[in-house]
Formats: sequence, structure tokens, C-alpha cells
Amino acid sequence: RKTPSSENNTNYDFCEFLIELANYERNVNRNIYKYNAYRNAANTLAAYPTRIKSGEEAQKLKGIGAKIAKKIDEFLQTGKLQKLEKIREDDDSTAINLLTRVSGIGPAKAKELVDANIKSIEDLKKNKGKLNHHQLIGLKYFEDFEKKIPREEIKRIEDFIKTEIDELDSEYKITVCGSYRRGKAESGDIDVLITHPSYNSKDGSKKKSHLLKNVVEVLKSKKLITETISLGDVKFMKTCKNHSEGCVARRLDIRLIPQDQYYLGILYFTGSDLFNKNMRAHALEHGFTLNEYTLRVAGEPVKITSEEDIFDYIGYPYKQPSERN
Ligand code: DCP
Ligand code: MG
Ligand code: MN
Repeated sequence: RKTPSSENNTNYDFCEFLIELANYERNVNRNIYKYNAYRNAANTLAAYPTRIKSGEEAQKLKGIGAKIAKKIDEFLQTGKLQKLEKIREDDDSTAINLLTRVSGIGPAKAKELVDANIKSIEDLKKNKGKLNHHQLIGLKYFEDFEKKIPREEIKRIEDFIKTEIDELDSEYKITVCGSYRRGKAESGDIDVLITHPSYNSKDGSKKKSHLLKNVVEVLKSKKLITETISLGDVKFMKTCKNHSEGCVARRLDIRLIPQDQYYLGILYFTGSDLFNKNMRAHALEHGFTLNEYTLRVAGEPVKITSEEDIFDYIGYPYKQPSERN
């Protein structure tokens, strides 16, 4: 399966500049619409079997309009893009792009820091007072968190977590989602969904807190989790430091999902985010609203008992996780 980042894609260099433009739109201009448009175009070109020879040829494909076609022509003729050259020369844009790579720093915070003349990792270290708990951990483990996690390591952590939680209470159900479930050879973090038969969305908030706390406590006592980034209601993000793996800190994202919403949660957290957006748009066009919690038709929630159910209801062709890019 070819993706924008896989080098076996014959349109790799086009994808590269489209992704760079996408990140610029998200991080610097905070224009999510353009960010998605560039990423959609990159996905389309990556899946295209032959080398694109002109903007005109590209423009026939879904998600590629006149503006991107023009950029393809410019790149074919000159080997570069004026627009990107300018962006790369701009110090503030470069600094914003860098700072958003710190876990917990989004485009708005990055802009605020750059406006205060904080433009490098070194600058951040001298200005810790401007950072919250999550951002401080992001800074502390900046180098570690940039390292991709090999699939085999995630597999070992998956087995470890399943064994420990099973010992705690064998009724928990655990699924590792994210890019790992999509079959990627390496991932940015580890996305773990858990559910328990005693927890349903109608129960209110009492039960879930101890169900999640107990899991976190066990994983802390076993030294898998060494730092807690955020303790929201349902969302938990953890730093995990697996000592058998040469002490590289990893991001571990654990979420407890009510049993009746588990498959919607799995679909959502398997992604990709772009796949989710496109699937949601399809749902809307057919009179459904789809999010990570519910699928509704005419305002009424639909009962879901598998991932396939969701595709069936909205008339979207079923895609294996590995095809959801
Ligand atoms: N997600 C989404 N929209 C977002 C963020 C996340 O739909 N804005 C969903 C889809 C993602 C999943 O959550 O696949 C997990 O988010 P991650 O950021 O962990 O992304 P991935 O696991 O896909 O990639 P990575 O390897 O970078 O972790
Ligand atoms: Mg992930
Ligand atoms: Mn994640």
C-alpha cells in the first residue's frame, strides 16, 4: 500500500512538497481546510500507479484542482517551488514549525512563543515558566518523542499491557489502534483503547474513573508508565518508558470507552485522521452524523455491534485498517 511517505511511490517528490505545504498551512496559517486539501492531494498522488507528467494530467484526479496542478507544473519545470523557498527562508515560520513538534505545543501556542522571541528548543529550556505540565514533558523528552516506535516494540508493549490488565480483571477488553492497527512498520505513539462490560455510556461518570485509575496504577507499579501527561475525563495520555528498550520514552495514549461505543471508538482511533474526515463527510452527505461516540440517523443513535456495521449503515465500502490512509 502506497502512502505519501513511502518511497516506493513514484510521485514521492510531489507528495513531499504537498506535505510540507500542508504542515505550513496547519502550523503557521492555522488553516485546517488547506491542510486537509494538500494532504488529500498527496494521498491521491501516492496511490496513483504511474509518474505524473503534467499538472493537466494530475488535475483529472480527485482532490487536485487548478492551484495544485500549477504547482506540479512549476516543480516539473524548475525542480522547486517559489512559495516553499520563501517559507523555508522565513525564520518565524521555521520556528513555529519547530515548536509545534514539541508534544503539547499547538500552532497557537507556538505563535505566542515565537512572538515572545522564543524560537528554539534551547530558548524553551530557558523559558520553562511559559509551559504547562504537558508541554514540559514534551520538552523533556523532545528527542525521544521524535523517534518512531518500531512495530515489534509496540507488539511487546501490547502483550505486556494485555497480560497485566488480564491479571487485574479478565473482563477488560483491549485494542491497540492508531497507525499500529493500520499495519504501519513504525508509529509516533501507542494508542490503546480499553473497555469493560460494567461500563456503558448511560451510566454517568462514576464507574469509569476507577476502571481507568486501576489500569493506570497497575502499569505504573510495573514501571511501564512513569509520567502522566493529562488526566482528563476519559482521555489519558501517558509517557511510557520501557526499560527493556534502551530507555527511550514513548507516548502512550490510553482511553477507556464505554462498551456500547467501543466499535465507534475503535474506528475513530484507528484513523487515519484524513480517512475519518472523509468517512464522516460521506456519512453527512447520506443523512448520518458520525463521530467517535455515536452514529445517528435523524437524530437517533444506531446500535453498533461491529466496525463493519458502521460502514454498512452509511453505505461506505468496507476498508481493512491497512487501507485506511
Ligand atoms: N484522530 C483524528 N483526528 C485527529 C487526531 C486523531 O481522527 N485530529 C484519530 C485518527 C488517528 C487516531 O486518532 O489515527 C490516533 O491519533 P494519532 O495522533 O496517534 O495518529 P496515528 O496513530 O494515526 O499516527 P502516529 O503513528 O503518528 O501516532
Ligand atoms: Mg498514534
Ligand atoms: Mn495517539
